[in-house]
Parts: sequence; structure tokens; C-alpha cells
Amino acid sequence: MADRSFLAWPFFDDKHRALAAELESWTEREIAPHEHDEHDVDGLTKRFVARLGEGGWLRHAVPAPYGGHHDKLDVRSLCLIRETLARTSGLADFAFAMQGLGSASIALYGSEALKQRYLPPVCAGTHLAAFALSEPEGGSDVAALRCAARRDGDEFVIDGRKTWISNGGIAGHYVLFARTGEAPGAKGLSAFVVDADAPGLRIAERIQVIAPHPLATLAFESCRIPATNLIGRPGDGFKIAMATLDIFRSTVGAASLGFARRALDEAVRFVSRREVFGKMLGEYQATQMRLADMATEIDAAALLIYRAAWTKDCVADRVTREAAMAKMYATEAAQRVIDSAVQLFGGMGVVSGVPVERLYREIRALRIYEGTTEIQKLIIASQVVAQGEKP
Ligand code: COS
Repeated sequence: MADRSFLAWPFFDDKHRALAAELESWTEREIAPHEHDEHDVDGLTKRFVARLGEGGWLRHAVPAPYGGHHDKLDVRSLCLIRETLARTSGLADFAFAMQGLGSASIALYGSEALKQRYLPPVCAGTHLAAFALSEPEGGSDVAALRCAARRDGDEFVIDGRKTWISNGGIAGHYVLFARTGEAPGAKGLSAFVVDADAPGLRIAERIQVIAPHPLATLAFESCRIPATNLIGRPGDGFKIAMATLDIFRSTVGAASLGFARRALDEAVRFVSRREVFGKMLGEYQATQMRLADMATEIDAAALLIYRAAWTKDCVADRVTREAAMAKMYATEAAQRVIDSAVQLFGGMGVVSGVPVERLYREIRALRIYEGTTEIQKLIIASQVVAQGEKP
């Protein structure tokens, strides 16, 4: 049984504690039977989204007027949901997270008409969402992105490519960031909603990765969308992307925390059953020290994640520094925790399909997507320096 003592921390209300308990038993019933299923990830992702919609969990991914639970997204709930789902299934966590990441820019900055059109079906789980920011030339330097959108009467015409797009190929819409040229760099980008069936949008390539999930490169070739699909004002694209990532970066940390907790649980169970040189593996001090490091890193990650989430929910609109710290530390720590679990398992740890082997593959991408560890360090440093320069 995973450690749930953190739920007593003052970051949470009783409604968060109830949410965690309820989701835990729902996940056991609805998700756990598919835990080892890595075939037909498109079909399984769609089924998970539908099931999360039916179960009401996607009501945490959109705001209240459009079917959601909270007036604005509650980051602590998002983190608890991602952590709980990730303990059982990386793909179920992915399915949940993308509904939020692929719709939050609309919820935060979209027109009323865009919100009315896209958010209710995202919440119901009948329409899959995606977030298209990264490009083949790079994903870290957002201000340099090249995909271009030019106004033509009542439409925008989009040309360029996006890659590493989660849900690419199965999404109903893409939140797209493109250069509109109001100014050089960061101030010349805008955000749009592009329907999957927009003329001129094609899936250029499906990408296979070590922990399978739907992923694609998108090609926009004179792709036409209505001008009313602009999210926010022209030139605000960079800020919209960053504000969206400010919410979801903490939740990436939460998913990695779920992976790490599962790895620790698996390790504890294993060392109390595995006998070596006449004693249980868990009776050796070397093992105990390793378990102590794993548990401490997990608690440190949880503190950073729920500090960032609570700050966003209760204290400050901008949590760039807190979210970057949470994402960086939690994903890096989870990689170490999972690696330790694999080491304790020995040969059994690298057998295809055993939970720690799966976790070892699943954690790796989280240190890269939604801002690499190196980018998080740059963000943290710039915030620290800016703070230090204040009189
Ligand atoms: N919320 C709101 N506004 C923000 C913001 C945030 N979190 N972060 C930056 N901005 C604003 C800044 O305030 C600045 O506006 P002003 O000039 O009016 O002050 C503007 O946006 C530009 O910011 P900055 O100068 O910091 O831009 P940089 O180009 O230096 O930013 C980083 C560089 C690395 C921080 C950014 O490109 C980034 O986060 N990259 C990683 C993106 C990513 O996660 N990619 C993975 C793909 S998504 S799966």
C-alpha cells in the first residue's frame, strides 16, 4: 500500500483527501486490469479518456461553467489525479493530462464561443485534446519557433511542422502556437485551435517511443482555419504557452511522483520476500539505506510539487519558479528511485513487462517533455537573479 500520510499536509483540504481516496478505488476497478496493456495504444488511450469522462474525473481538467468542478483549474486536484493514475498506468495518466494540457489555453484565454465549443466535449471524454508547440528544429527555444500563420480575410493560413505532439493522429483538435509576426521573437507568436480535419493539416509521421503512447509529427500545408479560432490576442502566444505550462509543469512532477511511489512499493515488497545468502534482502543495511534514500527523495519531491500546486491555487497566479523546481526535482528524483528499484530487483528488474521495467521506460521522457531539466534550471536561475536584483 502506497504511503498516503502526505494527504494530512496542510496543503490539502478535505475535498482533496476525499478525491484521492475515491480515485484510488476507481483506478483499481477501471484502470488496473489494463495495467500491462501496451498494445493498441491509440485504442486504449481513447477508451481511457472515455472512461475518465464517464467517471467524472475530467471535470477537474476544465473550469466550472463548461462542466468542470472548480471555477479555475485546481492544481492540487490535477496533481493528485496524475499521481494516483500514474501509480497504476502511465497511459491512463497521459490520457488525463492531455485533456487538460490541450484545453487549458482555451479555458484561460479563449473567446466564449471557443470555450463553449471545445471544453464540454473535452470534459465528457468524447473529444481528445492536444498541445502543439514543439517543432522539428527544436522545442526548448519557444521564441524561435517557425511555423507561421498569416491572416487572409476571415481566415488564418498556417504553414510549417510540429513534432512530438502527444495525441497526434487521434486528437479532435490541436492548440497550436505559430508565428504571426507582430514583433520579433517571443512577442510575435499567437495561439490557435486547429480542428483535426482542417484542410491542409496532415499527420506526417507517427513516432514510436520507448514507453508507447500516441505521438506524431504534424504538417500544415496552406492549412486554413477561421480567424475566430485565434486564442487571446495576436502576439500573446508565448505568454499563453508559458501560462499553460505554469499549471501543467507541476503535474508532470506529480506523474513522476506516482511512478516513484510505485517503484518504492514494488521494491519494499520484493526485498521482504527475496532471500540472498541466507537472509532476506531487506535485512541488509545496504538495502535499508537505499530504501531510506528512495523514500526521502519521494517526500522531497512531493513537498515541492504540492508547494507549487498550493501556491498556484491559493497564493499567486504566477508560479514559474515553484513549478520549474517541482518538475525538475521530481522527475530527476523519480528516475533515481526507479533505477534503485530495478537494481534491487536484479535480473528480474529488466524482464519485459514487470512493473519496475515498465516504470524505467516510462519515467525517461518526463525529464524531457514540457521543458527539459536544463530548461527548468535556466528558468529557476532567471527567477532567482530577478529576485536578487529587486531593491
Ligand atoms: N507566464 C506568463 N508570462 C511569461 C511566463 C509565464 N510563465 N514566462 C515568461 N513570460 C513572459 C515574460 O514576462 C516576457 O514578457 P515581457 O517581455 O513582457 O516581460 C515574455 O514572456 C518573454 O519571456 P522570456 O524573456 O523569459 O523568454 P525566453 O525566450 O527567454 O524564455 C524559456 C525562454 C526557456 C523560459 C521558454 O522558451 C521555455 O519555457 N521553453 C521550454 C518550452 C517547453 O516546455 N518546451 C517543450 C514543449 S511543450 S511539451
